[in-house]
Amino acid sequence: MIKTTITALALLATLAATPATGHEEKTGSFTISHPWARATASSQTAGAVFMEIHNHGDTDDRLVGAASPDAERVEIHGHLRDGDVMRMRRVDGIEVPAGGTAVLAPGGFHVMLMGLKSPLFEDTLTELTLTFEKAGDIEIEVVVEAAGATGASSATGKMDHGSGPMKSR
Ligand SMILES: [Cu+2]
Repeated sequence: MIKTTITALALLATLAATPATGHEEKTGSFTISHPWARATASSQTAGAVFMEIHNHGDTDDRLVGAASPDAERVEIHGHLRDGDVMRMRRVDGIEVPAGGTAVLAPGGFHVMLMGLKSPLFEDTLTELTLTFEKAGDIEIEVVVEAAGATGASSATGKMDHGSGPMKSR
């Protein structure tokens, strides 16, 4: 397993430069764009994390798990249509094809922090380890945004970042 840690220092420098517009974490053949979570109320025991995962490599990969020191367990969720409602479901993994992007966004795929040990407070960071089938573990830091955040800030925030081979959505 390859383990890559992106230093908190580099991240904080990025955050200071671009407040509330998201950040990028690059490692190996992956770029994780704008990893963010919604702030949770003290009554909530679960929280959702969103991001875009760009695979610059030439090998298809798959996000198969995640872990966080702030949650008892972490699951990968998607949404499935059930009649007129979209219901959240646990999924085995999320494909990240070579040269492609996996989008984790409200209403779709997300990483679910289950059994939060404390609420996710806005403007704090939470650690997350993403486990890929082939690339192994990648550690990232997730920015906690407002409880009602939609992630729309990522669209503009991304303009500040270097353009990889991936096209932004
Ligand atoms: Cu969920």
